[in-house]
Amino acid sequence: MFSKILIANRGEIAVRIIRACRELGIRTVAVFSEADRDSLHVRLADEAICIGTAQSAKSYLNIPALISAAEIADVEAIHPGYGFLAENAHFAEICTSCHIKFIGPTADNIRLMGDKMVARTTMQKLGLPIVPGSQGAVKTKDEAIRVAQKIGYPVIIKAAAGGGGKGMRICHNDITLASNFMTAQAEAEANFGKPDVYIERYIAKPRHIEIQILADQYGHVVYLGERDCSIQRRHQKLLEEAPSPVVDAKLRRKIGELAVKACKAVGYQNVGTIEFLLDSQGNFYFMEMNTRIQVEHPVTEMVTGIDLIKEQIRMASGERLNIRQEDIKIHGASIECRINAEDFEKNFLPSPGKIETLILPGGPGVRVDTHIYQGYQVPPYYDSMVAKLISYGQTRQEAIRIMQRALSEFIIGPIKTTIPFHQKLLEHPRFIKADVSTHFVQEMLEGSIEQQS
Ligand code: MV4
Repeated sequence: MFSKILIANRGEIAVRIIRACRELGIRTVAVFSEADRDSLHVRLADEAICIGTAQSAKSYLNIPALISAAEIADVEAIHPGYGFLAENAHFAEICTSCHIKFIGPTADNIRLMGDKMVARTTMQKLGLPIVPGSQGAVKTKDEAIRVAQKIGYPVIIKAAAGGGGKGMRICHNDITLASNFMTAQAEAEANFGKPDVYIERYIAKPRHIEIQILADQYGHVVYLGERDCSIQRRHQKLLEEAPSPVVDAKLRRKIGELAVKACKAVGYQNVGTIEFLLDSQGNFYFMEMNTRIQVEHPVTEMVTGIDLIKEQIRMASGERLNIRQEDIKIHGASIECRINAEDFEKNFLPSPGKIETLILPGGPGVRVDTHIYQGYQVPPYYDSMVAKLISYGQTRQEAIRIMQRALSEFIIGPIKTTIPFHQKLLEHPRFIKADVSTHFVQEMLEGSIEQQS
């Protein structure tokens, strides 16, 4: 096991990783930007090193500064958290060449899954169902139209180097496809440095389901069930839950076993998440694989009892995964609400500033993962998420009631947060019935929800 690691991140995930390290008896080194001097991760770590100015490019994305800090503090490993450099194959490679263990998948794993088009064809070969679409990149407008006519409209153009919903365009006919195609290529080039785009049939109103994977360095791979992440706005997830209310034991096993098989075939290591779309007829399709620990990992921890961060660190240190698939049981239900410093009344406008009043919820079935405290200044430079409120109950209904109760206890002021949004969401009949898709939040906010019996 490692004796000292550096956490190349900030906010709640840095705090979460420090907590896991302390429980494992590992010393921690925090890094921070000038804007994060007073952040909780800096206080909780054994050591802390300032790596640059507020702007992420000058601090949390600054590879030379991070490697220098790791060398000065003499750490054996770096945990990247999520975001920033977590899915940067180049960074993983640099760590390796400096004899610092990158706590995550191999650089090759990251590179393979980073190209969403290559990931799609790879997963298809390994037996995962994919949405009908192009074989590899579509180079010209005419080819795009041929593919679309073959698979049928509507279609979606995606950037190979995109992901997470970035650089996607939906087209309903030859005309809109023809007028969007070149722009999509140009945008892909401008945003991701690569013009490659591919085409899939567009699945209307799907649910977003993702499978959590654990894989050690010796080819032992298990799945920890799924999360349902359909509650999102503009590709930002707002609430996640486990298990999915629409996935039964049979479907869970089917998707889980396929995911494990694919991970074994590509020599995947550490934690990973395989995203699927589930359509209204119950068909599922591989979308992309995320090669990092995800924001919503706690809901999986709550229903499996497995500490994903500790497992990540243990596996990276070379330990064997001592969990067998047959030992993994899904117990109860868990929900996570992302509490963002945003004004829900003003179209989710960021609301940074000093937290004067803070009362955190607690009690049975409540977990709060956060870096905020009374007197903390939420800086304007980074992601607006200030806390994750997680509930756990024996049933989904109980998890909802606990979440409603916890939200009613939660006070943050004077900055605005997404707490009022979550209160509205958790009382919505469609959410309670689990009758939602990835379009639900938009429909709820537009107030254009068809009444159903
Ligand atoms: C799709 C899709 C429908 N059909 N692909 C978005 C995130 C990325 N992982 C994949 N995403 C989607 N891919 C096909 N073939 C729907 C989404 C999608 C979405 C699309 C438009 C607007 C909002 C969305 C929210 C979630 C998923």
